[in-house]
Amino acid sequence: MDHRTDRAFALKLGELDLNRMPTVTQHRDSLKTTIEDLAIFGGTPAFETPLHVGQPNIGDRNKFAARVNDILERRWLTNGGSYASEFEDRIAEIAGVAHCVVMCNATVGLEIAIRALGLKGEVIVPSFTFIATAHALQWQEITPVFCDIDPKNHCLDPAKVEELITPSTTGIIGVHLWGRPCDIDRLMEIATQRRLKLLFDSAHAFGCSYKGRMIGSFGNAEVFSFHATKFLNSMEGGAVVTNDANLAQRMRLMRNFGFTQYDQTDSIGVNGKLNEVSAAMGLTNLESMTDFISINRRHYKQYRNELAGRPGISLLHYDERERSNYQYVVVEVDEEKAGVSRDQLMQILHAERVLARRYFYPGCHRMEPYRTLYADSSLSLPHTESVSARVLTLPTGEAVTPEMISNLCGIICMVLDNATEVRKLFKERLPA
Ligand code: T4K
Repeated sequence: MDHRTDRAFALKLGELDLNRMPTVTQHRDSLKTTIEDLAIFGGTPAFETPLHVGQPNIGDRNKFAARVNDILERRWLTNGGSYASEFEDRIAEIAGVAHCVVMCNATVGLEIAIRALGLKGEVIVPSFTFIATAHALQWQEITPVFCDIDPKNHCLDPAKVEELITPSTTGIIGVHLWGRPCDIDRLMEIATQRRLKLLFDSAHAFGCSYKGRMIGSFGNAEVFSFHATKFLNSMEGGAVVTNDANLAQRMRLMRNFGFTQYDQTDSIGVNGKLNEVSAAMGLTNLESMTDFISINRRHYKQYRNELAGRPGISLLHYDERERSNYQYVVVEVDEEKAGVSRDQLMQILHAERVLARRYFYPGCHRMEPYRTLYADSSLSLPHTESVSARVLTLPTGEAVTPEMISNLCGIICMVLDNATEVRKLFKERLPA
């Protein structure tokens, strides 16, 4: 049964025990012992089907199916449904924040939060983030001013933020990249002193903490993503959380075209609503949230053990004193020490059908329209340039097994042990 038939089959709700569906990716037991075994040089790929970064975690299928049946039974599919409102309550509770406004995705959540906060002119953002952070500003004709990161935590460098503030600056958007928090204290100080709005793109950081307090109640507002690829998904979905009741109310109106009652809008709005099936998925997955995190944590530790001590490869560290969702397994490849480049390693893994990703290469400033609009920005972003050229994100989550990780790490270690030979073969057989 192929991938698509498998999914279609799963959606025939009620006809089978949905918890017993096979996982999509299958593992073939083909360990590599020499570089000639590598698929890139003619060997058989280690995996029969692609091993993706971002395969969704899926909670109890029967509970999800029951919720979907209930939605169909009640014929209430979207627009202020009870599952969406229950999802909001649960998110606010977990994030320790007063108000949660669920959205159809985090990009629209960012756009609405930016608008409701009254941002305009220039807003300082990292370039080392998913393109949606920058697009949410540019879409509203606000200039994203790209700021460099601190190479230690891959988040905004507060000292550089200060240097970029001008009379046109109205706000700062910090991104808790990989779920690891920004230097929130320092950014809050700067925002308060300079009277700027502070928004956090917390797309990666649901379930994470900063100095023991859950991410969600910092700054003026924070935005979570529940996209399919996030450790906690509602298929598509997002949420803006805040302790500011007025801001929450403005965002609720904006989410529903600005309607204040039937036949009346008092301000502009858009359609940012989360539908009931997505909310049901989110609620169902929330019931398995601790399981998802422990699976991710176990995988992360296995990667850490299996790659330990390998020169040139360092695994991104999560602070064990904080709560983390461990949803990204990120390695930094130092070409000089490893003997192979990040891109060569990625090509090798892709040939094995391990679809490792170069998140967030090459940085927003090198993607259009920003590359053309702000052509000089690379000069002031040296850490963004070098970090984005080194990172590689590896598969994790419920769809990945310890055997797959062993196999994958075995390939990486074998490549590193034979780096000189591998480089030579690249030159001979795969000239650039
Ligand atoms: N801010 C930040 C910092 C973000 O990282 C993101 C999104 C946002 C804001 C905006 O949030 P949303 O508006 O999306 O809620 C993905 C996701 O689409 C995106 O949500 C995410 N960040 C970003 C880091 O990654 P792509 O282009 O890599 O996604 P895609 O669809 O290629 O998925 C990656 C892999 O996952 C696929 O190769 C296969 C696998 N996959 C994907 C889906 C959708 C599955 O196995 N099943 C699936 O259903 O951007």
